Amino acid sequence: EPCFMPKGDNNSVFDVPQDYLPEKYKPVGQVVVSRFGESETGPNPKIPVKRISVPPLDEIQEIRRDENFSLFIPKHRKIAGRLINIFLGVKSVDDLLSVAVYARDRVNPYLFNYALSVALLHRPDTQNLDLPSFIHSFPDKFVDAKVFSEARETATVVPQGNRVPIEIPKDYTASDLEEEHRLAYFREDIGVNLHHWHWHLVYPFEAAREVVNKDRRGELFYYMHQQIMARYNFERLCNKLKRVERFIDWKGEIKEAYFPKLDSQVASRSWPARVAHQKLSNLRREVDQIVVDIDDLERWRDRIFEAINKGVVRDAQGNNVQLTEFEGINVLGNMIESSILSPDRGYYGDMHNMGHVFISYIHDPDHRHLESFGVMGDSTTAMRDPIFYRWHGYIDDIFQKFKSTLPRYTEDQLGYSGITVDEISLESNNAKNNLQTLWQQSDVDLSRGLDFQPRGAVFVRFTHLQHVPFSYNIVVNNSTGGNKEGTCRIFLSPKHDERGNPWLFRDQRNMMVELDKFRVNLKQGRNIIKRASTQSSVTIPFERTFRDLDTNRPTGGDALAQFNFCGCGWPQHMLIPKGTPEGMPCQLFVMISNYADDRVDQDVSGICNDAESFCGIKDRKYPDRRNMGYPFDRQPRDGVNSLQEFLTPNMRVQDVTIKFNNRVFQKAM
Ligand code: CUO
Repeated sequence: EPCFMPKGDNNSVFDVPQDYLPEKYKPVGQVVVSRFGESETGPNPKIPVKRISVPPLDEIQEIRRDENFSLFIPKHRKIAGRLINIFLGVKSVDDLLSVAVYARDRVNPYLFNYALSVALLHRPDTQNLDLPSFIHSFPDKFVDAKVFSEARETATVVPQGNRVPIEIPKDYTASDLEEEHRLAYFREDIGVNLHHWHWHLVYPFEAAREVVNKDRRGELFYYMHQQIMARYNFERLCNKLKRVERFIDWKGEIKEAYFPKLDSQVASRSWPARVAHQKLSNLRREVDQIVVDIDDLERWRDRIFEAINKGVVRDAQGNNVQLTEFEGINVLGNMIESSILSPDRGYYGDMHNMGHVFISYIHDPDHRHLESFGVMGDSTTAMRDPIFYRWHGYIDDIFQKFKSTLPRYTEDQLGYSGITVDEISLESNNAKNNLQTLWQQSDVDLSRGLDFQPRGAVFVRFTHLQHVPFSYNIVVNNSTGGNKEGTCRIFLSPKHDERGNPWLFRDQRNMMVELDKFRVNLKQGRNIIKRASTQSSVTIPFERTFRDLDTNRPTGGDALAQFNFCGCGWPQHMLIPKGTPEGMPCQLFVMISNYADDRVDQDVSGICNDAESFCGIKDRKYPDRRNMGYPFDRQPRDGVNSLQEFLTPNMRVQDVTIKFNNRVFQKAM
């Protein structure tokens, strides 16, 4: 369907030049344009669109408008790269608008949205533009397909003002017969999936070099996904499941199934399901230009392991590049993902990305059924499927193998002489060291993503995990005789493994979930540090995850600036794992490291940086000089077997519990 209107709050429409109309609409052009140019209150204001000579889009139209689109498919990546370059290449914002309007009715909608988002994020003249949240553009990638027919009915029949939110049931993809379903609240969380989409939007692995080459992007690929694994494993223990089993036997059966129950409104098809006990096959999908064998994947794996064992990789010219203590992980991240920054993509291949592709085509490896990819083939939907965590568990394990080869941190490198952490505690609702979680219902307006008349808000109501806000109280003594600066690093981990035994340090370090990281000033003597859970350096607030959640909310100003980047961040409502009704025993870890060894000198004022631990800071260096995950990114020094033995005086551990209240609370609006 044509989309001649900008979906803004003001109902304005683009004044599309006649010869911009796609061929099929040219004979009826005026009728179509005037139909979309009217609202119940009369004609809408028109936004002029400059007529320019638009570059040919033939190649870009090789992805049809009604196809699904995936960045994991090499052909799709290349075409996306071209469209991004067209959007980046035009001279002014007016020209960009003109090309975008022209392209909007010709190219695949997902591709269009992705390429335009990347361009808006990287053009110097579009830094303050507002872009609607991805869930508003493509709600079909996030919610139960059943919602849409109901939404259509509501929008057509029920007058605004009388509409009640359409409820998405909490459990709609499986029953309790399937034990993996216990984790559905995490895998299918809208905010979690929006974060993952945004992360990959901010850190594309293939585009112009200046777009891809961000500070420590390979290391951040490793760390952000390592933290997803730590969080998922934590949630599994809360649900009486053991940690994820890596997907290591690529020729064996995958026992877990997944039925996404999503419909693509663009492709007018259901997302394919993955039934139980399927096996990967060699891929022969000429239509996607994918011809690749499992043996290829194995060859890449062997070369990567060889590089890790030797501590050396070779680049495309055949030179040796050392995997150094600090930068090696960044090289490996780009190599394993892979991105165009890989030292030699021909030799080390495209392992992680192709793993996604193999799994996403498991149901139709040679395209004989004309089926598209499953949810693993799209970063917007991949985290819904249990196999995502088995695949990333495997990938993370490779990174951990490399980390095991690095020198251990010495007590000197971990300590901060003269600084001791004397006391730490959590406080919420008068409860000390007891976190509380619950179900919460929230509403989100999907009408912008639904192309039918009449318009007006159509809310869906979904149920998600939430925790009662809390604060940290940290007492630090400074006996150095001067004022000092430190970085406060806060992590949380389950206290016991799946058998109920205390952890070995080498396992527990991989379970450490980062909760916060911030700079502190330490005067001489006793310092009391208070910090709210909502200030976390890994999360963004609920309102940012969902942006213009409430369409009546006033928009504009700084809050809306740099939207795309700022949409990256773990959702605040998922900061704390679910816990258990009895109260899950956990350990809170706090460390004050020496800021002199952490600092990165740069100006970050006015820049969206509240999820910097996972997303970095836009156009700046990663704001912490230490390796990501410090101090838990390596094996411990000799003689250390437990967390307690690992501690230096500038660290402290406190037992806390997470108590889950299995009731549904309505969000106070
Ligand atoms: Cu984020 Cu595999 O990298 O999905």
